[in-house]
Amino acid sequence: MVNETERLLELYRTALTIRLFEEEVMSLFGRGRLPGFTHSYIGMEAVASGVCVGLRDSDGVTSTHRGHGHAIAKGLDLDRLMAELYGRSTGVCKGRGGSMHFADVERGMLGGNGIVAGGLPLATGAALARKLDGGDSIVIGFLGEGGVNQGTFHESLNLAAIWSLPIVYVIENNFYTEYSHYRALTGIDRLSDRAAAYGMPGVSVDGQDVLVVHAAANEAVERARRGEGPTLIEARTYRFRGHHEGEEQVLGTGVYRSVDEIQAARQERDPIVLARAHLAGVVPDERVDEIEREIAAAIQAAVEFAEASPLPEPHEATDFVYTTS
Ligand SMILES: Cc1ncc(C[n+]2csc(CCOP(=O)(O)OP(=O)(O)O)c2C)c(N)n1
Repeated sequence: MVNETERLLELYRTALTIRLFEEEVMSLFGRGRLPGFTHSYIGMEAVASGVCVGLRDSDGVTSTHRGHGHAIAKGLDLDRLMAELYGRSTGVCKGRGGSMHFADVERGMLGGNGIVAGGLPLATGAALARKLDGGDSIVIGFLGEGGVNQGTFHESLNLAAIWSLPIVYVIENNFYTEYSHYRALTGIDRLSDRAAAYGMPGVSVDGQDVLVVHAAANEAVERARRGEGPTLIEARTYRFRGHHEGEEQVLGTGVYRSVDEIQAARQERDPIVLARAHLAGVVPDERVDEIEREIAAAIQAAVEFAEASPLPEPHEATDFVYTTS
């Protein structure tokens, strides 16, 4: 059992690692050092941290197109995650997956997914497998608010409920599905209200406060471990950057959400600032500053590791992939 202070520190460390990792990745991407396409998790760190801290390697997580935070919170090695984003052969998927399709099954990271709500059937299947295997491992299925209108959401939640699967579905409601406010696409405000239609508990929580997220997730995870079935959590959060990296350059800022709204969220609802406030008076400031320096050093080391790693050889292009033409 970890005590409360240790848990709080772990939550803070995880959220800050995500923030600093993402800042570095977005900077590298903007300078053309990373290939492909990427979606920043900045602003949403309390959700992945609050949900995943305390999970076991045998617990599964399925992610989304915005999944670096889930990967870090699930304990993936930073060097190998960074190398994956660089497309290097030392990456968690040997450079084949990149920003949206990383996985590390040994750590229970069952994969990012470029298809909106595409991870949910995988999460549901993984939960069924865990139930059939016995034991008390569980699965988390992350999705964005846009995912609640996909057929896969309905089919997955219905099956999870009727089979009483050990799973927690976590909607990260950052309010904007690409460039549309979610209420332009969805008829209800509280997305956890959907849970009633499947016969499972649903709860909406402040997704910017890592302790609030952690408490809700813990309750749902423990329920799943006891064999009492699935829960739907809506974590109400906010993304501080564009839908995808480069959006501001292409579209400009303030086109589908106001600059004031973004600034207010950054100033008043920054999950890192809120998490640090929980540490005040509990952990000395110097220790918290030291943690930040340790994380920054680990991220620089990850960049160096990735840049020193080789790209896969061209003749290996079809190795380790399931289908080829
Ligand atoms: C099935 C499917 N339809 C459309 C897209 C294009 N697309 C990529 S991300 C995205 C928005 C996703 O919004 P949400 O699920 O709320 O996640 P967020 O980007 O807000 O984190 C869309 C429509 C896709 N990838 N998959």
